Amino acid sequence: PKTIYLKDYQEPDYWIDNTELSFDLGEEVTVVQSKLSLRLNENKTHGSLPPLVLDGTDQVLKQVLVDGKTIEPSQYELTDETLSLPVTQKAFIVEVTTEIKPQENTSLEGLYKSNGMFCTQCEAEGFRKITYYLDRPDVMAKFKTTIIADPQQYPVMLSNGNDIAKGERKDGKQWVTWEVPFKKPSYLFALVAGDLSNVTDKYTTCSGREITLKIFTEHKNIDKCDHAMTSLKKSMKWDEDVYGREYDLDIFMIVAVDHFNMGAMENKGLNIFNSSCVLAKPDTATDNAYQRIEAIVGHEYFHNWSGNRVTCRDWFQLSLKEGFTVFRDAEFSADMNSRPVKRIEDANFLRTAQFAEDAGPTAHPIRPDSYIEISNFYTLTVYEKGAEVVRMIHNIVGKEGFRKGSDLYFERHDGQAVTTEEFVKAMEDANQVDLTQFRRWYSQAGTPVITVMDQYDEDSQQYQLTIKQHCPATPGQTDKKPFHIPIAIGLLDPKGNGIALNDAGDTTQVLDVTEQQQTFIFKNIAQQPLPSLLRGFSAPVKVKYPYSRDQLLFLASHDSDGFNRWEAGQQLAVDILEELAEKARQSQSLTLDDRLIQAYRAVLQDEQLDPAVAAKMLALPSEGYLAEQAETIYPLAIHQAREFAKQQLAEALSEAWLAVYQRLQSDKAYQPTAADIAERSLKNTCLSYLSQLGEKQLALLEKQYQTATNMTDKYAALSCLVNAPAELAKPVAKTALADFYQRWQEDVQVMEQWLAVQANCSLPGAFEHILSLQEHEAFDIKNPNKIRSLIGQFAMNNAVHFHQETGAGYQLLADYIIKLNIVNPQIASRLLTPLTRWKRYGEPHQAQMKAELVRIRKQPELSKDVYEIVEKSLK
Ligand code: DPP
Ligand code: ZN
Repeated sequence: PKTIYLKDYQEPDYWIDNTELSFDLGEEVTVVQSKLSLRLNENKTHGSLPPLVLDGTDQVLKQVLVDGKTIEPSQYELTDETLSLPVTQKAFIVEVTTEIKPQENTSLEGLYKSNGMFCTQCEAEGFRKITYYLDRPDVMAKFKTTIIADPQQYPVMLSNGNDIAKGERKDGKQWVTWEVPFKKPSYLFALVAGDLSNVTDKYTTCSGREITLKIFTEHKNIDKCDHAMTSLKKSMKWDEDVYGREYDLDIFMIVAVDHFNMGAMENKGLNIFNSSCVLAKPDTATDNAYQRIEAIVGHEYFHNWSGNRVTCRDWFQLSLKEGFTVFRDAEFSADMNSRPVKRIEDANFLRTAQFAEDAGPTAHPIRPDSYIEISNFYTLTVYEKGAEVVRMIHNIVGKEGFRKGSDLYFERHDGQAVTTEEFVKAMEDANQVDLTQFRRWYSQAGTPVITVMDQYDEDSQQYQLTIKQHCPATPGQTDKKPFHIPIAIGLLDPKGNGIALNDAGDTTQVLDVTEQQQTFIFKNIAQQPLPSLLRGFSAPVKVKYPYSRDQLLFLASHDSDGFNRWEAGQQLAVDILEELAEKARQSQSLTLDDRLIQAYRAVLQDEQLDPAVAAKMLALPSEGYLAEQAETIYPLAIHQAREFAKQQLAEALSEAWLAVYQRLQSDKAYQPTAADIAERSLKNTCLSYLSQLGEKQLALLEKQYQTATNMTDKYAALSCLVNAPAELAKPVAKTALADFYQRWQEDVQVMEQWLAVQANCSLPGAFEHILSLQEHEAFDIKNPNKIRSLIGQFAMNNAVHFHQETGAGYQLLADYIIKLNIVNPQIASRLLTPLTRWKRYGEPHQAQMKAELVRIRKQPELSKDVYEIVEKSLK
């Protein structure tokens, strides 16, 4: 397979001004006709007219016309990936007829069928599976699409834009034509045809235009669209208020699809969503799902400006739209819900998963230099770290400066396909700041490590912070230049009060760290202070400072920065758990440091604390996060240590858990408001500790499972039951699982949850049960959500079974990767992630994980997707 380099980017030889498509949808074969108006790209110098090289795969070419004349096979050149045509004029019309078989397309890229409905996924390079085209984001055309189908089976036929005409053919088939008044790249194309219901609403924009909003779904799910509709209207309003961005078409549609590789897709005017990211009602969806839906509806809607109106020049620029849009959706969620909690969740996720990616064999900058398969670059680095880089710019230029910068960016580049450079330049120009050094965040991979040393001099009343930065080598990048890192800090006096750091009395200050080593001096500091570092997680870096456990405990109860208060508690827990894990590895006896119990007790007794924050503070760092911290990972020791700590905390604070749990009982009707979600989350955190207390609290779990009136509480109880260590809990858990299945087997979203809760069970014996679920009718290898729920959850979140010493966990995962390599390469490649980390594990894990990668590499006909990741991992 060929590697594609950013440095080789060239503009296309031809532009497409207009694209007319027609789809005759059939059960056996679908006929696609295209009519493209092409024009020579005069920006480039050409000798003679170059041939037109169109991208295309997986289709049967039936006919080609240029300016109305048939082109014979002897005149064109056809390969597996391209169709080259001779060109004799600077402007010309190409008409191509091809046949495809959507019903056989299991890759879920291009046009395919899901539960009898036709749908598409074109980003990044799926359009070339539909017809021959210049399938690259810098080629933007006006699209007009006609869909022809049997009206009995496909009464609803949708594409991008506005429907402008419809009619019936002599053979009884119906047709409808859709048109987009804006130029757009092929990756934003969408088509849907099926027997669907819809929920309709209206939104009046800031300039008074009335927009029709529609959410389409299978008839049985029509009562699950309200939350997405509410979220959509909130998103539209928020983008007007915060960014001054108004919606531009007369209609905005969302379609829910069960088989989908990603979460959702921002196709112009016709978003297609994974049904798990749009459908919800109180008795089937958890608070997590409600919040995820709000965030993703926002994300895709925000793409209409940051992605569609201004798009990417090439796929190396993916973070231009994704990093920015994740930043936008994070701020939207923070405004709709609890801001500190959103920040805690995002930082936690980044530090657990993206830091691991940045430290592994597939590490890449947010703007990569090369790829083999672009689908492999829809990564946590491009998305999540990309969003952190945008956030740093936001923090450097301030809220108003950022708005000035984004206004300038949208104004300058509306209708264009641009690079990350244009984004940074707009921010610079609007604010007269110099981001030259800051740009290294776009080109250098790896997580910088900040080492902080301090010194206090009583005589001069001066306090010094010396900050060193170092970024470990990543593949292909051994020498890193220093980053521009904004580090927000505060200083606490011995009573725990924030010390004023300037005349205005601010207790937080941002230090602009730009050198390898830098010293900052603070004057008039009366007593030795304690630093609070990287407040609000102001940069995506690791910080090293030798805090004692007592100091962490102090910060956890006094820091005025909510994020850092949580962070101090986490660091205290990490320090304690690391020590326990080391002891566990050496089979020594374990005792829990009382300071962790004290910290938890303080949180449980603090009734003033936001329950959402409290729930976060009472959650132990995940096994994944602890693994990421470790020099060499011993997953079984980490698991044992964490289980031990959980157990000890449950026992030592049993009365407090019960008291808070009981205080939070309520019979309010379910509402997904921030306040209610916070209370349920704290209540169910208490329940999870109570579930550790042997048989004593079993009745409580059972009662919550049986009487819960919403899925959040029911699922929390089910999860606690499934993981409760007591022998007596096992039959109860079994009954609950059977009851749950009985009740919800027809509901796809709930069945995903049902698989996931079992895939996550860490109790002895669970692995055999997980193996048996592969044969269950609720599982389906062709549905990515089911793969993610069972196999993905198992490999990512069930360390004790995935890393079992027999190697059977790795084998199971590799078997799926091999099967999916044929069925759905994108999903196969995603599943590789846990195995790519093999070098960080101790033996026997390391050798066993590597052996599975080698086994995968030996398979005949590896997809580009799998090949690229396996090759990089074994280097
Ligand atoms: N659908 C994916 C997203 O919105 C890719 N654009 O991030
Ligand atoms: Zn996106």
